[in-house]
Amino acid sequence: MSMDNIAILRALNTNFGLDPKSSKVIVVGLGNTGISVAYFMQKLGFNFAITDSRDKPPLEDAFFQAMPDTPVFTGGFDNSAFQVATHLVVSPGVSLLEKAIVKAVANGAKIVSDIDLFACSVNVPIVAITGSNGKSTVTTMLGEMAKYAGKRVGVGGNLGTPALALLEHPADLFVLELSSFQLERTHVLNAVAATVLNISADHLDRHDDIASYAQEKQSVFRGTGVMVINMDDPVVKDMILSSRTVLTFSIKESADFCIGFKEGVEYLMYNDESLMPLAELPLEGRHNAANALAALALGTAIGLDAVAMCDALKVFKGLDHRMQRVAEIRGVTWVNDSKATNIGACVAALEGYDRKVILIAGGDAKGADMNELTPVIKEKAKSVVLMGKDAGLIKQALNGCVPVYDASNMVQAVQICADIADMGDSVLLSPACASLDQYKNYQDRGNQFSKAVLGLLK
Ligand code: UMA
Ligand code: ADP
Repeated sequence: MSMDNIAILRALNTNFGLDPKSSKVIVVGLGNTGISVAYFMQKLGFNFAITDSRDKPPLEDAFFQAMPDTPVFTGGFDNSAFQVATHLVVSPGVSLLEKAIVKAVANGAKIVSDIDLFACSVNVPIVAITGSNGKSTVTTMLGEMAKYAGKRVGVGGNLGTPALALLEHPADLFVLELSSFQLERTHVLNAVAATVLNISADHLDRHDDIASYAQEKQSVFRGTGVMVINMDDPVVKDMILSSRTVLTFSIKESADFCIGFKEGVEYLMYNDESLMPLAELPLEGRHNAANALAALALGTAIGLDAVAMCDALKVFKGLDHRMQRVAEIRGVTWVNDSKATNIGACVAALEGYDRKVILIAGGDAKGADMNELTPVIKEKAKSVVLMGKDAGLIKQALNGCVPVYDASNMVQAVQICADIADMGDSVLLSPACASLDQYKNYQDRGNQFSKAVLGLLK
């Protein structure tokens, strides 16, 4: 449940020196996060302005109508307001290295995140989920498990609904998906259970290197809660703190939550207890077994009933754009994994196949080293169709080890695949890159893929 305003104000003051009478707050970023922060600040009586570096952020008009008295600065961050700010609540999409932010911090302004504000506002358990891949899947799975167990649960964060917007509904529990950007500017989260699902190169255009990216992710374990640890990921395994309660999971070895055999059938296990047959998990890909084990471990850490958790898993259909079967046309299966916006996700997708597939990849590599894709493509791809800004980097990395085709758009990519596919083949869109060079977002890319695939039926 969220606390009353007086208790929230006390927590904000103690942790950040935030005070409606004396603090001058700038909400940086007029997107979903910024708007949720503005509502929160208004409710508590703070003096604040909101700013966005874009000339005309899409949400500006709606915001102006809802809060006509709030000062809004757009078209750049360089304005005098930053110089007098005591606190900046910075949206995750805005880099902390922005000149105006760096200068304001040098002037004594404090950086606060929406997650900090949220953590100061709730007195029920928060579960926090981060990692390079699988966050949305595990967050949604755990949310469903909690509902099956009869809890009122708020599910959001990076997943979509900003954390502060979750406060509008009463809840016994919050499950938050957190990105490295949210974590790097969060100071006071103490999740009752938390996990870093895995670490692979991502967002290296915004983080100095993979070590600093991993460090941001590791900060999800700040506090005293249960650590849920993926034993299959050496970087995550190294994060274990001996002073803490730890629940481990693995799809490769024995762990608290792992895969075991009973009478020749694979089961999801909790130590010696067989929870449910793996085959009853209705999701493609071995990595989804890892996701289910992580969700079971988190749910166990917060005392959810095992039967309810398994019932939720058995009907969990997965999220759109993640290993989503689009169609089977003339014996060829088409799979949309557009959410594979980094190498780790593409590798996991390919590793889940026991025969070679035709892969569509490319887009914005976000500074990642595409050579890491070569071994798995060599092993699992029959041919590769490349598109987007960094197609050349992948082509160079593959160095002719499999046939490569170039496409300039999705319709062309799908047509090439249709031309080269044989009966029984799978075509997998798992780009290993962000979509923003050619599409509005990964959903748009996935939708264009599905549309082009269904267009083959005409
Ligand atoms: N902005 C600037 N200047 C900049 C960058 C951004 O003014 O240099 C502005 C943008 O114009 C925008 C505003 O800042 O109007 C906010 O930007 P934002 O990107 O933080 O947008 P939000 O709508 O607040 O969305 C954010 C998350 N976005 C990012 O982290 C990039 C959303 O995650 C999240 O759902 C939302 O908060 C609620 O918590 C999206 C995402 O792509 C899905 N996340 C990345 C990922 O999953 O890989 C990390
Ligand atoms: P995130 O929220 O971390 O981006 P999603 O659940 O949305 O995670 O999945 C993103 C991509 O990662 C999809 O392509 C999906 O198939 C893949 N994926 C999901 N879980 C895992 C995992 N445990 N390991 C590797 N890849 C995964």
